Amino acid sequence: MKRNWWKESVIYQIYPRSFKDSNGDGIGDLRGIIEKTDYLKDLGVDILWLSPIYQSPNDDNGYDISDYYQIMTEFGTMADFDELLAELHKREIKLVMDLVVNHSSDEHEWFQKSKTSKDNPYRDYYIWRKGKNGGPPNNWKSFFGGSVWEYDEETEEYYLHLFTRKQPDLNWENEKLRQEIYAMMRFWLDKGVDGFRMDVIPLLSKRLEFADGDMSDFGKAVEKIYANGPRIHEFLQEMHREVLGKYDVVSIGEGVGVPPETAELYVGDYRKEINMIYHFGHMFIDHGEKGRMDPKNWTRSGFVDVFKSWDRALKANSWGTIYLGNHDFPRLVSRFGDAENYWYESATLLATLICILRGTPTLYQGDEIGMRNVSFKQASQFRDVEFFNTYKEQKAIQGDKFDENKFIEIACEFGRDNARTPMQWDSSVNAGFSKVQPWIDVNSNFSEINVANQENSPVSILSFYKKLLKFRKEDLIWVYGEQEIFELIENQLYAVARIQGSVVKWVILNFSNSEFEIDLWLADDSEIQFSNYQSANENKHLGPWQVSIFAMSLESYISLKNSILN
Ligand code: ISL
Ligand code: CA
Repeated sequence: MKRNWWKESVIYQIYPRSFKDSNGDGIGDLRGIIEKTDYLKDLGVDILWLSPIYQSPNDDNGYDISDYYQIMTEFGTMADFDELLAELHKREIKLVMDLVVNHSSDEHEWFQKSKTSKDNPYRDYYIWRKGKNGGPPNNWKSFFGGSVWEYDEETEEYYLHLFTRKQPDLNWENEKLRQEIYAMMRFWLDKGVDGFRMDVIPLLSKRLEFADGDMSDFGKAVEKIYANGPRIHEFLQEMHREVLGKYDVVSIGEGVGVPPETAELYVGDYRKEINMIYHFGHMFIDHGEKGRMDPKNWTRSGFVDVFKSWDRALKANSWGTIYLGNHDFPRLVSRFGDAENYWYESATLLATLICILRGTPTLYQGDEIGMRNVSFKQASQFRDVEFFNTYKEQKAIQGDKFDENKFIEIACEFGRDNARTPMQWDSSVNAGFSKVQPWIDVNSNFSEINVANQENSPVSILSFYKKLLKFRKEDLIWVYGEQEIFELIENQLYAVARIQGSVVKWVILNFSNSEFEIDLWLADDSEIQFSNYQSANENKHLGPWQVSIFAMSLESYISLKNSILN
């Protein structure tokens, strides 16, 4: 396997609006991040991914960009940006920008011009169609509820928006538009930025017939109708030729709608498209046919199977990512762990899982202190456009039967705002995030869960993350080692082997509240190396949510494997 810095790195995602407010307006900003660069260094991360910081009216918190060349006023200035980049580089941390080019804001100059008339030169920067039978061109539904088509009275046509109506989709068929995007990418790369995380990149190429589609299962519709369009690989290869291939940078696609079977088309290194994608199998595992507000049951086996199938899919020539949360999903410990009963143990087990599986790990801000989901009581506490659109839609559909409290309860478990409450720095007012009331309420648990509390404690989630990242860095086996995953006890106990030459690392993970004797799954020469329990020297036993890592010889591993498989 070819060595690359981006395979050996750990990524940390910052949602700038919620990280640190430096100037007392309740909104996180770039100078706030600058204040915390030592914190990031100390944590041990190598790459910082910033959610969008470009000029934006914030209909979708920066994922609706009105000027790709300006910093969002609330976040600071270009001088602040340059300083942040320099401070990060001084500390050998790389910076990855969010690249949102499936759509722009409707307030972008291009769209403002595009909508003035059918023959404006910018008309073709977006996707305009005539209506059908007095309604929109087809039955496609937006990610955030309602039709993807918005009618424009002026020119009597509809424009396409897969997300909100303030996020019109750009027309990638238009060569001029593509060149504008490439020039913009070069602008940031020439400043010294180290790569891009590419928002909904599989959606760029549209199925231009705009035929009606089966909308009954949204996840399927995304894969078959919105993503993986006919020209997507041509566009990405062009982008690589024109931009990415000329720099030593990393490209990480948000791989929404990409199944493991065809992932290699995006990330195979011989394809010259992008380096890796964030895949979604596990992130949609609890979403029903109507999406996140339509929850469904999931099993631990199903969860582990996602990682197995992706590992199988990404063979010798491809590379993957490992993450369990971001700004669009609930807090990982609340979702995949047991935050009520085994908060510390399950948060640290999940952290370990992220760092020992094959693929570049991405951590999300606040998970390193075990931040948990919110318990908002009122609709007015939410901020996410997806929450409000779905709220309105459900209210309209259900009428008198709409149960607002139930809806809020579901949103506190599944909604995007869970990940967007302010970072909890200390137990002072507003969790030390801001001197004033923040743009979104601080999680009410901030006086217990915060950085200051954990920083100086040897047994804290934060101290564990630091130890874990060091441990990972000590051995390239975690990067380049072969990988095999075993289910030892259905839905509860799993093992991951990483193999390099004659060395094997054997990770046993207990995803349950039960205790297990594990002699059966150890060899005589198994030596404990790492655990999230203090007393792990008593190593033939796993407590609830315990993970232990052993080293053993290849020989021992082979016979152990045979006994497990028989
Ligand atoms: O969270 C989702 C909807 O329930 C996901 O499907 C999400 O919309 C999808 O992963 C795309 O996300 C990205 O693009 C969106 C933006 O709102 C998200 O924050 C971003 O991560 C549109 O730009
Ligand atoms: Ca601010």
